Amino acid sequence: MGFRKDFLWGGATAANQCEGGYNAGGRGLANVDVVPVGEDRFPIITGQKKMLDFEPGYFYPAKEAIDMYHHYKEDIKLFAEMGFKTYRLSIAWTRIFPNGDEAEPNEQGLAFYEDLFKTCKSYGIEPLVTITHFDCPIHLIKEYGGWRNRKMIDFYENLVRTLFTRYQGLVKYWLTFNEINMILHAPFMGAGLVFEEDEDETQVKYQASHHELVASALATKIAHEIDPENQVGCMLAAGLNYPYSCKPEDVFAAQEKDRENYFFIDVQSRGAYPNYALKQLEREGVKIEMTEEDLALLKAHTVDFISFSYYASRVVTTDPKLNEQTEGNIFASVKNPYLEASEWGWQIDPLGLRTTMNALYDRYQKPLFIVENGLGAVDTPDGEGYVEDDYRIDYLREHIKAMKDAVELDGVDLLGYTSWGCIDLVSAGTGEMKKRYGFIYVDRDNEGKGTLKRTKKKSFDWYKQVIASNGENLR
Ligand code: P53
Repeated sequence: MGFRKDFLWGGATAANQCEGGYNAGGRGLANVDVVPVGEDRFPIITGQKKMLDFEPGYFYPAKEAIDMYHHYKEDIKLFAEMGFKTYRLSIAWTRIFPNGDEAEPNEQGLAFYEDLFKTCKSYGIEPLVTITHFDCPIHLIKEYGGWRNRKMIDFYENLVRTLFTRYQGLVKYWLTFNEINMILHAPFMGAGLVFEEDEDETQVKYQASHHELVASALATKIAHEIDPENQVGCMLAAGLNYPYSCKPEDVFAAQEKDRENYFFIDVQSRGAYPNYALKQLEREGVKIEMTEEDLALLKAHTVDFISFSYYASRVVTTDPKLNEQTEGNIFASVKNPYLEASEWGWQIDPLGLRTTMNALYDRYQKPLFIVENGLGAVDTPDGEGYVEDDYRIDYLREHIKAMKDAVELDGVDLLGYTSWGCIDLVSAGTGEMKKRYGFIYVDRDNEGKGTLKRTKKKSFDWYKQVIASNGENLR
């Protein structure tokens, strides 16, 4: 009963949301650096502006973030104190290849992550590495158009070969692309896509998706060739779409909505484009350029495990009168009358995690790994800087309970759980600091003011005891 003995408990971050040091150690600029906090965060999606560099009048939170670039030893020590078995982090592509298309990597960048991994290992923490977490070098966007260009596969191949070779023996768990399905919702953050006027955006998005899928299969192949111990996973922004009612049209609409996301994982896990997607793309007039070699590569090099993020479930209706939307976020959805929502309008649904796990396990029959889950909330420290975040503990407890049911009662094979933003970091969706997820408070605000001091929250000790009891003690 319970979780496996070697269950990988831990926390997750992404380079651009925590490292800072945006121009340190020879690092180049990436798309994730030039998105400001505030309303203009994603102007490129709306097509109003093309901001591919820092512009006056904006605050760019990724420049310094929580400065983990200079604090990682202190931060990993705190993770170790909580008992982390794993730490999920991402590589900043532009630390390794500042422009993206160089032949030789930047040694300073490689050395930085080598020391970080060794620090993890010294505490018995297994690194879980996301190769790209929404980041794309600016140079590759300006010069090649980002992932719309097939050449990106070569640049990515160069990156992964470098990483797998250099970190052999230090890193075993790899994720090829964070939330690969996000390319459909946030194409600039997802794939460095900037659209031209009058362009068929769907065509471009799916061509770029194909390039990422081929690159992912190629990375899986190379990882296994370099070291058969390597375990490679895909990564889905999960969260099921519920039909608003039992009206058959609603049920079908929800199925179609889920398939938009499953599409990517179907290719990465089953090794071929699913029929429903081929038919739909055909109806939409989308023609993906692909070769026989691509198809053979996809078929032969599927992932070892399925990882995903889960924050909320969503609702689909075909009734135009019922379209009251949740608050602004990339996955805005119809309001579910049975659920409460977070301060940012994300609908809190622990049982939805169990349902999602079952849906994924039924579909793929491969081990799952929950690599993001958590509550973004405003924290108010007391005079000593201490945060009593019972709301966060409640959220995590209920989700861990549901995850436990999926394992114990449904028999889902689950490798581990890394909660999102184990230390407070910059929000990907909004660029805010005040949307906090951490067990560790970081003194920094939306304008970049603060001492960067780290303070344990109440949830720190709670999570420590969860890990120590392998998920038995959730009080
Ligand atoms: P934030 C929505 C919007 C942007 C990124 O999100 C997202 C999602 C939710 O699926 O995905 C992940 O910071 C992402 C992380 C991100 C986290 O959700 O907007 O992988 O980078 O921080 C939480 O609250």
